[in-house]
Amino acid sequence: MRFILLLFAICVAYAKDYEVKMLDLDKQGNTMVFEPGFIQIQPGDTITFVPTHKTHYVQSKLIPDDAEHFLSELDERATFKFDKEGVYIYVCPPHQMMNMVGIIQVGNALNIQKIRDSVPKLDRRAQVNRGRLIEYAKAIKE
Ligand SMILES: [Cu+2]
Repeated sequence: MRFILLLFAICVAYAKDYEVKMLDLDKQGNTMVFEPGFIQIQPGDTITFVPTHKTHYVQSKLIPDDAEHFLSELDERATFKFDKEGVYIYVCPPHQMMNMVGIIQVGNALNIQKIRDSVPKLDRRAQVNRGRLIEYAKAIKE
């Protein structure tokens, strides 16, 4: 019992929360953008999406087979926990045409083949900021 409590304490201590900002404009001059656009975390970690600017929210688009989709509300701060390993692609629905997208890698990229197949198709749907998702995908560690 004591061991289990200790293990629990260690897990809680090591689970981290990361912030992703939703921006109209970042310091590099990118419009309608998540910052950071690519992030790698470990299973059990959480990500908080911060509505730094208005009119944004997040919706998962591609996720590992055994994972759960996530969706936040417009202009609301939202925290999601990621337990399943793999690569997640999400969008800001109002600005998907402007390639307001992001990638989360949780642990190992178990679903990498599906992601590699889908990234060019998803990127092509954008009218503005085309190529952004392809750039983010280069950061995925296999
Ligand atoms: Cu947006």
